Amino acid sequence: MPRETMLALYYYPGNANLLPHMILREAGASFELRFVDQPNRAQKSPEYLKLNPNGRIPVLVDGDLVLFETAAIALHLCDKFPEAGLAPTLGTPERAAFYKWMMHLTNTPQAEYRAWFYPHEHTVDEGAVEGVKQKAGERLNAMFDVISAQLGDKTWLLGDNFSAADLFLLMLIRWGRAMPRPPRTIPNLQGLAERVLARPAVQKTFEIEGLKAPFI
Ligand SMILES: N[C@@H](CCC(=O)N[C@@H](CS)C(=O)NCC(=O)O)C(=O)O
Repeated sequence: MPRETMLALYYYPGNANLLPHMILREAGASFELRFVDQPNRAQKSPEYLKLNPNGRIPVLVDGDLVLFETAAIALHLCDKFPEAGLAPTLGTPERAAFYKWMMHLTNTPQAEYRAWFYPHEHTVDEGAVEGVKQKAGERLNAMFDVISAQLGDKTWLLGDNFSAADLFLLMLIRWGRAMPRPPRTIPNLQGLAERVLARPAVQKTFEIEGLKAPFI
């Protein structure tokens, strides 16, 4: 696909678009942001459902390509802007570790957050909603404990080299900031989040999305 195709990211401040948005800014890409009025359910409108039939945010438009799923968008952008160095060289053990983290973060904590933020989707019993949320929080805690232990005292998830997986982890740490045991309070995670937050591209992303402190 030619590099000069028009890129547009459908977003709502702080939603899962945060990851591809940070990647686009890390890469110095030209792109357009298209606001989706999430509180008013614009993601369920007929126009948006043509882009993502699941009615979820984000979507990336890259020329004729219309892509949903945050992790897929992130991986595509890493491939499209290799000079940004957000993914290790193909075929290396580091690349395999990168895939591990991208897959783990999307199908484990990110998926679990769905139950935390949308507990009513997980039960038909209104009285069970709080319990669903509490259990989701407990599972998220356990997941972040594992991530914390795996990260240890390394600078980044992959060791010495920063990658899109660190941006992904920052987004997930941030999402838990109002939990009874926020991820930032779990060893190693605050340090990682602060290192990612110190990056100018990340600061710009937060500023443009209008996200206010505390960020995590
Ligand atoms: N697996 C999807 C999940 C996306 C998702 O759940 N997005 C949330 C915002 S973070 C959303 O669209 N929520 C509104 C809704 O479900 O109506 C992805 O990674 O793109």
